[in-house]
Amino acid sequence: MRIINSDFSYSAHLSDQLKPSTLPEFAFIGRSNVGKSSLINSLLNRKNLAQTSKKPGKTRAINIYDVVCYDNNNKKEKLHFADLPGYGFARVSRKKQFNWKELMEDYIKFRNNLSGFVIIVDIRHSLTKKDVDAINWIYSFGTPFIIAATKRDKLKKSKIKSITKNLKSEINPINPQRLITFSAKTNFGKGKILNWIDSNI
Ligand SMILES: Nc1nc2c(ncn2[C@@H]2O[C@H](COP(=O)(O)OP(=O)(O)OP(=O)(O)O)[C@@H](O)[C@H]2O)c(=O)[nH]1
Ligand SMILES: [Mg+2]
Repeated sequence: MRIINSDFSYSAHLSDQLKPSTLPEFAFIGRSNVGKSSLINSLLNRKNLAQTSKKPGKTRAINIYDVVCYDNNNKKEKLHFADLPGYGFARVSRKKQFNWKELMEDYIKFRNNLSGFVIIVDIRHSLTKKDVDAINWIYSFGTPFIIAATKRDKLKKSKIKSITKNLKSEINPINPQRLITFSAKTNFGKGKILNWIDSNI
C-alpha cells in the first residue's frame, strides 16, 4: 500500500471520548518506550506526527490518526491508526494504571471498526510477562494481529538470525509466522507491516 496523507485527529483519555467510526482502524500497542510512535511515523513517512520521546510514558491517551492511502489494488482507502498508551510504565499511580486497563478493555471490546493490532516488542529482549499477557489477551479476542520486533538496527548483524529464532520460539504457541523484525531508523520491515495492514483492511 502507498500512504498519500496522514493527520492527527484527536486524543481520547476515556473510552467514551472515542468517536464512532466505520473506517478500518489499526492499533499499535506495546510497552512504554518500545517505539510505538516511531513505528507509526515510519509507516506514515512522517518525522514527528506521533510524538516520540526518550522518556517512557509519552503517549498517555489513545491518539487517533487519519490515514489516506492507495491499497495494493490501487483503490483509495481511508483508515485510522490508533497509538495506544504503553503498558508497564512504572511511574504512573496505581489509579492511572487501573484506568489504563479499563481504557484498553473498553477499546478492544467496543471499538467496532478495529481491524487489527500491531503489537510492538523490543528485539533486544525476551518477551516480558506483560508482552505475553498482551499477546494472549488480543489472541483471545480473535482480533487479527502481528508482532513487530523493533530496534533491529541496534543488534549486531551476526546476532539477528538467532535472536529472531528465539523470539519466534517464545511466541511459538501463538503463531511464529506473525513476527516481523523492524527498525524505525532504517525502515527495515516497513513494507511487510504495510502489506499486512493492506490485507486486513
Ligand atoms: N535505534 C532505534 N531507536 C528507536 C527505534 N524506535 C524507537 N526508537 C527510540 O526509542 C525511544 C522511544 O520511542 P517512541 O517511539 O517514543 O516509543 P513509544 O513506544 O511511543 O513510547 P511511549 O509513548 O512513551 O510509550 C525514542 O528515543 C526513539 O528514538 C528504532 O527502531 N531504532
Ligand atoms: Mg508513544
